[in-house]
Amino acid sequence: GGAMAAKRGALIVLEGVDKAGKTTQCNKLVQALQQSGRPAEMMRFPDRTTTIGQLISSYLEKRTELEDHAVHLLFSANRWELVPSMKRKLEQGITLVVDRYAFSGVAFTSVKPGFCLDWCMKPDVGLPKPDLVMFLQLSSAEAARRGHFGEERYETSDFQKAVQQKFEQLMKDESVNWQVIDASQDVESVHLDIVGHSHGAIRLAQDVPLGELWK
Ligand code: FDM
Repeated sequence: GGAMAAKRGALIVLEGVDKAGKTTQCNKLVQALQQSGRPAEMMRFPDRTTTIGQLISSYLEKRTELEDHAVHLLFSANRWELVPSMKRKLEQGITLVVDRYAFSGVAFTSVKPGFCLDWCMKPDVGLPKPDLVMFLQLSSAEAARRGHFGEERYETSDFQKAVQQKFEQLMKDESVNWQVIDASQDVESVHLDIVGHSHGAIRLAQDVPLGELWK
């Protein structure tokens, strides 16, 4: 681009098992960035508002059955359909704070019988690469203390434990900028950790082009 090109925004992802406080923390981060004069927007995956997202939502609410491979590809397609708008926003200097991304996609499907990490990662290869992925770490005992799981598919303690192990495998990949956040702290302390990491990522993202995930 020309000398006047605006600095790009950062792509920041929050991941973690249920009850870790991802959605609360995404909202608080966006608010804090906006208040300090940095343009920021929140996104979440699955984005249930699109046509593909409605199929996924119906599956999660157990109103429809879908074959496991097919629904995995729908989750991935739901990310790809948002890529043009994500890139546009990042180029405009907007930082995107994303509640779940491809890592949830891989972690949740790969615990199902007959799936391996490698197959699960393939459809998401080449997605915009997050500048920072914060994993909100919470023990299953602490998650249980925070109340009952909901009624949606996957919302059981055994499934979540298996998902946690898959996240741990994914976090060994050093091509991704993972930061583990202790989500057992109070909301404000977690928030301060997240804001600290995010400012660093936003500063670094200004000077490097957006990467491609797992490529
Ligand atoms: N989930 C989420 C997947 O199985 N694959 C994916 O690619 C993504 C993004 O969908 F159980 C699962 C994870 C979770 C559910 O719940 C979405 P929330 O409450 O909308 O985050």
